[in-house]
Amino acid sequence: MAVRKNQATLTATEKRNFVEALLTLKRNGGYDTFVEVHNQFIMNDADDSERVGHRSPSFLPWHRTFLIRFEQELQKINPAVTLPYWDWTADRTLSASLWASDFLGGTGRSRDGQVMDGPFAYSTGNWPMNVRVDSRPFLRRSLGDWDVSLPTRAETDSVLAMSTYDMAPWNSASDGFRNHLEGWRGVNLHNRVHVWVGGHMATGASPNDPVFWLHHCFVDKLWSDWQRRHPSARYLPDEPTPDVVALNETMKPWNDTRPADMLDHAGYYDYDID
Ligand code: CU1
Ligand code: CU1
Repeated sequence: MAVRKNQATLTATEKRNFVEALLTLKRNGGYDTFVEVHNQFIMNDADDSERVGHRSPSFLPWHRTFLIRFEQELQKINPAVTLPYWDWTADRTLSASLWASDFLGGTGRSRDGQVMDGPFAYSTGNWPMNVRVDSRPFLRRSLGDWDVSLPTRAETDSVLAMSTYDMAPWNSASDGFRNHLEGWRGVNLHNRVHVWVGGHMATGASPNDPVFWLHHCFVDKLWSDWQRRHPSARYLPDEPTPDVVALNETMKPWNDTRPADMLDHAGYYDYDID
């Protein structure tokens, strides 16, 4: 069984394998199709009309299958690769090994946010922005520049304590675990991390920054942790409901995957620590 590990525990070889697989997928065009799909969905997901990837109950199963499909592309390149996760409650500074030049590289320069070191720096020629939010061709970050901090363990635990998955109006105004984890309400976990990283991560084209996968892998792990903590809690809505994906309906753009298919990840991967 494939095991997804905390990025802080990866060996030098594991980091190199992951980075090499990303660069290969970028080179053959596969990477950018994922950026494109994500951007399309984030632009169309709306509180008062159809919403699938964001602002809705299927935020968690949609991103789970998105990550699995991406991970499978990496594994075609190197079967040993799994997605690592970034525990942002623990690795909170710019000096974390995550941002070192042997892994994701660091923050962008102050002038224009351009990432200058590591495998995804524009100067390497290996990481052009093809799905763009503006004319700039380089990856951008501004780690911690905005007036937000990364979520703490206590804040994260307060969200994990919520026992109801989601509730009406099933959007960014909802109470419940999904919306507090997604971050439109309350302490704000997931959205805040996108803003903290800044640059592309604060846009719909966020998967342009490889840290997207490590961030969403941790969000996915938190969902898994929550399920174990609340064994009787269920995905909701379980009956067809306007504009959102119910338990047994398929999720666009895939016509073969329902939230019900994504509730248990054990057939795909495990996490290193429960
Ligand atoms: Cu997303
Ligand atoms: Cu996200």
